[in-house]
Amino acid sequence: NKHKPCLVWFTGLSGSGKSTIANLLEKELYKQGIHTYTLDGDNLRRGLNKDLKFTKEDRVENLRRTAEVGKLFVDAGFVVLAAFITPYNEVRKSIRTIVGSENYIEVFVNTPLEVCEQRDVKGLYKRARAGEIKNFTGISSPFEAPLKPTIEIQTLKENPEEAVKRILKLLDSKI
Ligand code: GGZ
Repeated sequence: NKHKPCLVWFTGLSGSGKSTIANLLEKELYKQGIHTYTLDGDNLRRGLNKDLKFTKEDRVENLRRTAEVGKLFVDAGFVVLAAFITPYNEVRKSIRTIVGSENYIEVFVNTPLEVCEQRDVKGLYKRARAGEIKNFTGISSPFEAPLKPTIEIQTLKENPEEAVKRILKLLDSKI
């Protein structure tokens, strides 16, 4: 029941459910005795990347550094889970290149903008609409839908448990 070290990269809008699914996946892998490490905005943007904001340039650099860190953890034998908006196809492509195509799984957490904005768990969409947050993804900054994700999760049609089951199957097939 060993998994090959790899980078599972979750991309999707703010509030789409990336962290929820990543955290549940981490729990399941832990039960299987698999060493994981999770990279997200909370641990990266507060530390290594705290000099970066949300311009295109800064996002690109945020994601480049994160991918490089992810690669180090993959080299160390971990299954790495990364949850970042990752709004640009160009950037997703370079993440794949950094970690190596054979080690990269791209999970598109596809929740419609209207739904994310409706839920607005942290009140960020409201603040973005009011102009209090600049360059907010989906409102005043683009989100390019992934062209060829390894797997797509439509959160309106599938609950986190079902989504995690499908991701686990994919991981199993990669041993
Ligand atoms: C998007 C922003 C912004 C702007 C702050 N645009 O829902 P959250 O709060 O917890 O997750 C979002 C997080 C996005 O950071 P990432 O590192 O994932 O973005 S990227 O991949 O594009 O580099 C959101 C919060 O930061 N946040 N300002 N302007 N999200």
